[in-house]
Amino acid sequence: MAPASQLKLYTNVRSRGSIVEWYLKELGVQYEPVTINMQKKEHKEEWFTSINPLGKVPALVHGDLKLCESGAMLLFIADKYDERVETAEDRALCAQWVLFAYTDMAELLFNKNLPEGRMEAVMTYLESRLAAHPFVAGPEFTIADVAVGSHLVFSKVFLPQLDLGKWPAVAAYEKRISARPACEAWASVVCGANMPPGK
Ligand SMILES: N[C@@H](CCC(=O)N[C@@H](CS)C(=O)NCC(=O)O)C(=O)O
Repeated sequence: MAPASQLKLYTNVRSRGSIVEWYLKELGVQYEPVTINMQKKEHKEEWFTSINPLGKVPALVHGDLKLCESGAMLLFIADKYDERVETAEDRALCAQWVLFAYTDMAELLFNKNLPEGRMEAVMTYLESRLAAHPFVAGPEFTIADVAVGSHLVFSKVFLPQLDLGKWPAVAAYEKRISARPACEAWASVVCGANMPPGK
C-alpha cells in the first residue's frame, strides 16, 4: 500500500478539489497537490483523462487507485486516515453526511427549479442541528462539516442572493468554519472570485 505522502490530488482552487484538500489539511495528512490549469483545458488532455475519463477535476491517485468524484475521495480519506472512523456504523454516518451534502444541499445550489419548500426544509433541518450542536455531527469537527460546510461556502458563489441570516445558527456556523485555517485560503479565493468553481 502506498504511504500517505504518495497521495496525489489533481486539483484547482476553484474546483471541488478544494473540499478534498480541506479535509486532508484538517487531518494533517500529507499529499502532493497537482494544480490543473482549467483555463488551458489541461483536464481534457489525454494524460489526465487516463486518470479521470470524464476530464473533470478533482482526481485522486494513491498507489494503483485512481479515484474520481470528490465525495468518494472524502469517504476514502475518512476510511483510511480519520482515526475516529472505525466501524461500519461510523462509515455509514460519514456516507450519510457526504451524500446529504452532495444531493440535498447540491440541489439547492444547482437546481434552478427547486420544488416548493425544498430550500426551507433542508435549511431548517440544518438550523435545528446546528442550534443544538457546535458541529453538524455533534461536538467535534468531522467529515460532516467538510461536506456540509463546503456546500455552504459554495452557496455564497452560486446563490449570492441567499440570505443565510434567516437561519442564524447556520449563518454563524458558516462564518466559523470558513475561518478555520484549512478552509480559509480556498474559501476566500472562491468567494472573492465570485464565480462558479472550475468553470
Ligand atoms: N461530481 C464531480 C464533479 C466534478 C466537476 O464537475 N468538476 C468541475 C470543476 S468543480 C469540472 O471539472 N468542470 C469542467 C468540465 O466539466 O469540463 C465531483 O464531485 O468530483
